[in-house]
Amino acid sequence: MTSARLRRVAAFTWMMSSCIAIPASACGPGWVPLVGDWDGDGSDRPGLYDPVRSEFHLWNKLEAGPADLVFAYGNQGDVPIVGDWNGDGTDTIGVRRGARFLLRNQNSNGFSDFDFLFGNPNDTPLSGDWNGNGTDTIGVRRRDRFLLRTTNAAGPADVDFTFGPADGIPVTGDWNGDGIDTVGVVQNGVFELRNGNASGPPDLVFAFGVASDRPLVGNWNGPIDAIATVGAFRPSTCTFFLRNSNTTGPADLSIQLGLLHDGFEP
Ligand SMILES: [Ca+2]
Ligand SMILES: [Ca+2]
Ligand SMILES: [Ca+2]
Ligand SMILES: [Ca+2]
Repeated sequence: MTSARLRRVAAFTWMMSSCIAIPASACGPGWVPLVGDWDGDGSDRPGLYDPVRSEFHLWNKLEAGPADLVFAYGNQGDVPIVGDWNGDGTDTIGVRRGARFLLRNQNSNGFSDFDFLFGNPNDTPLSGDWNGNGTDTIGVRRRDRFLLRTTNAAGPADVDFTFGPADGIPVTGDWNGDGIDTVGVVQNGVFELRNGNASGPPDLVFAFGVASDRPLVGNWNGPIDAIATVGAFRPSTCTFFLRNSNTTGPADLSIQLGLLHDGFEP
């Protein structure tokens, strides 16, 4: 139940970052970190998306080792997205392709359950429960603007406002546990989170991680609480750093996932 309300989407602008040779132990070049409650137990867990194979790798436990779920979905060049599209308490995957959203209600290969257009191809896709009805819907960030839609169907934005620096990385989550996901922007490791989907000053400002990290948010300790808190993914070491409060401080847990040996997870 709470899992449906905890949202997080890292931004993907860096997704196709330059390819380099894979070190002996590293995740693949350009792998994109994901967060979701893949098994509906109330806790969010990491995932990684391989943009070359269009492959999702999802973990249900915070333990090193192979992913619990590995499957292909979408095409090369798609941008991955995560949400509880049908409100059943389990987060599933989707992709953004140009201005098109293709969302699936199961974490497996197969057809999309939702297929519609929203926003412009250069927008950054978002997801969250903007109206607290237990179902995640999509949105986009366009420069400093957030355009959010409360149904997973084509149509105009239901909510449209500006927040944060235009070149910051957007994140979305339920920072105050009221069941409604709201926005945030991360720039150089500084998180600015707002508890309303409207223009205004940030409610929370704190630093976590370093500038080159990819920011994450999730409810790592759910269902103990119903608050999405911060994390960071460091591509150089495939490490997820997770913190259980939205304050400056060390990670409560760090874990390396998606390590490749000869191109495959151990
Ligand atoms: Ca879970
Ligand atoms: Ca679902
Ligand atoms: Ca909703
Ligand atoms: Ca909230």
